[in-house]
Amino acid sequence: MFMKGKRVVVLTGAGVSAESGIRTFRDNDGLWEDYSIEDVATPQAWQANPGRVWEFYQARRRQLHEVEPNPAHTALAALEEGLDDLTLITQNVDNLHERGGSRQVVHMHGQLETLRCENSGRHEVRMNDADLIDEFLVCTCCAEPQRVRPDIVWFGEMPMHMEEIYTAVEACEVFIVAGSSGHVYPAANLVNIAHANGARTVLVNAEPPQNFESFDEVHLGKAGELLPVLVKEWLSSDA
Ligand code: BV8
Repeated sequence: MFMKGKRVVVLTGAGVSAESGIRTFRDNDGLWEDYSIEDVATPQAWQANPGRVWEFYQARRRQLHEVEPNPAHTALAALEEGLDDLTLITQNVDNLHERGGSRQVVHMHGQLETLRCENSGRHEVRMNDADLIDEFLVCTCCAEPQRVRPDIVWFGEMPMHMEEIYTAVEACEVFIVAGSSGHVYPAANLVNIAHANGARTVLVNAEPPQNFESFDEVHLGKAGELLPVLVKEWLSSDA
């Protein structure tokens, strides 16, 4: 299907980073196999056992220095390059879309490379070796340095940039989901909003996700293999 000249929104999930070696959440070797969400990805967990939460995220932050973008990331960067109106929204907290060449990325669940001051709420990139230790770190913004937390949207917290996201999703003509199980809300509902507003909905995923019936077009397989081929087709005028 030809996409030039159309308003396109892409939503990605952990599946687009899987081929870079970053564990997804719900596949059989997924992150939530070893940790329960309640123990490491909720504000309550941070209150109850900040050390365990901090070490969980520091390990994933350190991993950012060991992984590279894969063809799924570079294909989506090529799609952004080839289209006049593309909004890339990601549930992922890694920086592989940016490192794969995407220039505008909306991180609705936060980012691993930034840390957030618990006092001022300000966040900044903190990825030097001294920032990747298992001891707690403090902010650089307060007179009395305060503890920083992962700049991540935990379960029960409001996802980020939702106004911008709803505006883009309601106005788009094509809505593409790549690498997501459709488990987590409100992200999993975005396809229904797009569909209700007349967009064509496209899925690129290794297996049928929870919200499978919401898609007009389904491509099952690896994002790193399917997206380079699909993006060529979506950008070629004779498609
Ligand atoms: C909120 C940061 C309210 C953490 C994450 C109904 C409505 C609203 C909320 C809820 C609701 N029902 C339940 C809720 C609560 C909750 C929720 O959705 N729970 C789920 C478990 C049922 N939602 C929330 O709490 C959200 N907040 O609702 O706030 C509110 C309102 C007002 C005011 C205050 C609060 C916040 C959710 C955000 C949580 N944080 N991430 C971290 O990363 O450490 S979510 C986490 O899951 C990641 O961001 C991840 O990206 C995301 C979604 O998972 P996926 O990306 O889909 O990954 P998954 O492993 O599940 O699937 C991978 C897929 O890829 C699979 O399908 C697989 O087949 C495929 N795949 C694998 N390899 C490949 C592949 N595909 C292609 N190629 C491959 N190679």
